[in-house]
Amino acid sequence: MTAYENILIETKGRVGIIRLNRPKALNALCADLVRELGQALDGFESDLNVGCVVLTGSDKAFAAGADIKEMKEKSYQDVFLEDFITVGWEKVSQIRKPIIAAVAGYALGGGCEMAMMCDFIIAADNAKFGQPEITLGTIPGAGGTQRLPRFVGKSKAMDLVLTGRMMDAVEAESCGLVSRLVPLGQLMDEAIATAEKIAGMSLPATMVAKEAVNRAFETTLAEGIRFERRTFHATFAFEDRKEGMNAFADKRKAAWKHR
Ligand code: DAK
Repeated sequence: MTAYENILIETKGRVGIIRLNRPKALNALCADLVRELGQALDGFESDLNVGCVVLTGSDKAFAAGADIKEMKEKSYQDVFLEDFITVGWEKVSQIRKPIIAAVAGYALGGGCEMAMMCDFIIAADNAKFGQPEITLGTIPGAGGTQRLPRFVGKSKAMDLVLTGRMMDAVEAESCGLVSRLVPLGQLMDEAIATAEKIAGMSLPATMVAKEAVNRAFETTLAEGIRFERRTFHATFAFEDRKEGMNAFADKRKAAWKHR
């Protein structure tokens, strides 16, 4: 298995777990960490024994944002020419398998954006979300101005982006950023149990379900419905679709082949 310096990876059954692990910097997302994250996601994406991924950090920080110390001396030419920390980042939103963010502590700036790139967020009661880039004289750079309004609406997104304030876990759940809120001590149990449930479904079915929901954010309602209809019809090509319906009729548990 690849040795990583800034992340820890493990698998539990069909669940792949990635833990951001730069505790001294509150998991600030330096280039090496983001590169390793991209590699780990590629590994889980191509592993047929993994059906769902959990991305998490520590009890204190999911991630306190991109690494400000690494960024601060960069020029426009630097960030443009090297396409600054883009490749590993995009992998989080491009992975085709389901991915859950399990967030405790700070999820700020790029940390909040990374959590939003996942399919949904389960938060511990100590989680704090925010887009503080404005306090650094810049703006969110990994989707904060685009994904946050889609989760929480314009008014709250503007409030967060323009003031840079943090939002606690209760506020984050009540405005729809977070799907479930649990006590800190139960975060990983809840996230892994949820991932196991998803990974226990037919893999191609979960992958097309994810693709169809994500289409809702990219198109009109009529086109989205058309996409859903075609994709629903396409599931009739899956061996697992036949098995799932036969298992229901036979009153037995489906035996997925993930095909
Ligand atoms: N970068 C670098 N180091 C950080 C850091 C960060 N974002 N956040 C914390 N640290 C470091 C601190 O410097 C400190 O290091 P030492 O001084 O011990 O060496 C250590 O972590 C512990 O932090 P504190 O001493 O500050 O701990 P506190 O508990 O007092 O405060 C805090 C916690 C989270 C409130 C505070 O650390 C803080 O405000 N951190 C900065 C939060 C922030 O502004 N984040 C937004 C960064 S900008 C893009 C992708 C992503 C992005 C942009 C583009 N592309 C794909 C193009 C994202 C940009 C950002 O995220």
